[in-house]
Amino acid sequence: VNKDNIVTIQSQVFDGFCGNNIASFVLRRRGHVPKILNTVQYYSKYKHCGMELNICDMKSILNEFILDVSNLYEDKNNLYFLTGFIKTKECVECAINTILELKNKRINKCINNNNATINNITNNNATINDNITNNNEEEYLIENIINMNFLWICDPVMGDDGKIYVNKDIVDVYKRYASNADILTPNQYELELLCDKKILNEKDVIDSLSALLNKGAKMVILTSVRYNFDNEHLFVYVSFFNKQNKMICFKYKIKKFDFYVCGTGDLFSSLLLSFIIKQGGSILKIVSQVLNIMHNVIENSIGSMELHIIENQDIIASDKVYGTLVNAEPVYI
Ligand code: PXL
Repeated sequence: VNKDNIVTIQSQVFDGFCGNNIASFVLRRRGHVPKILNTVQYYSKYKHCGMELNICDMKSILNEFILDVSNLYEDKNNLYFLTGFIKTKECVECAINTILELKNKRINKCINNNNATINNITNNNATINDNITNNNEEEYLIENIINMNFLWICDPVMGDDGKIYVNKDIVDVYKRYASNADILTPNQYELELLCDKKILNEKDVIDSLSALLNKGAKMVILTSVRYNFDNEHLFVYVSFFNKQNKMICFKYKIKKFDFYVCGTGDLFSSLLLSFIIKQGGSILKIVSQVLNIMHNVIENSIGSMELHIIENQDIIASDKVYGTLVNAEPVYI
C-alpha cells in the first residue's frame, strides 16, 4: 500500500503549465506518487476551450477513493489533499464535501491535540502576538499547528489582479467553506474576494488573515501582495494561531520580477505540500525554501509566456538553496 496518499484536484491543459500540469510534475519529480484528478481539460491557460469534468464523473471517482481509503489504507497513513483550479460551483462543492467527509471520519477516529483548539479559535478574536521574538521555535513547527494525519491545502483559485477566471458563483462557496481548510493559499485578489475587503496596506492584510483564521483555517499563506508604495517587491505572509491562541504573522519581502504568467500559485502550492510532507519542521523555513525555488524558476523563465518547469526540474526537485534565502520577518502591530 502506498503510504503517501496525495490527491491533487486541479486543471489540466493540453499545452503549457498550470494546475495539475505543474503539480503532477513537481510532486512526481520530488519523489511522490500523487493521485491526480483533473477538473478540466482545456487547450491552455490562455484558451479555456475543451472539457469540464461533470459532477457525476467527479463524484464517482471521489466515491471510489473514499471506498479505497476505508478498505485499503490504514488510518496511520496520512492523507493529503491539494485543491486548485475547479471551474464550476457543483464541482467545488463536491470536492469540499468529499474532503470534509473523509476528514470527519479521520478526526472521529483519532483524537488529536489540535482538536482542543478548534472551538476556541472560532470564538476568539485574533490578537497579534507582540512577543514573537521571545517564543521558542517549537510553535512554528508545522506538526504543532496542523494534524498531519489529514492535511487539506486549499488554493482558492478564483482569479488574479482583479479578474475572475472561474464561474462567479464559486466565490460564495469558498467564502462559506474555504476556512475549513488546514492551509489556505490565496493570492491578493482571492483574499480580497474571500474577505470582501480591498487590500491597500499591511493592516488590511492582517485584518483579512485574522478573519479567516477566526473562521477556522489553521494557517493562511498570502502568496503575494503588491503595495503601491513599493514597486520593486512583493510580500508573502504566513499566519496561524499558536498554542495560546495568539495570532502569529510573518512576512517575506521578495524581489518582484516583470513576469505575469499564471501558474506561479500552482507551483507554490505543490512545492509547499512536498516540503511539508518530506521535510516538515518550521513552516517559516519551509516557505523560505519554497520561495527560493520559485525565485529561481521565475528568474529563469523571464521573457517567456510560460514557466520553464521542465528546464528547471533539478532546482524543483532539490532541497538545496540557490542564491540567497529570504528569511521571514515578524509582523508587529
Ligand atoms: O494558475 C491558475 C490556473 C489554473 N488552471 C487554469 C488556469 C489558471 C489561471 O489562469 O487558466 C486552467
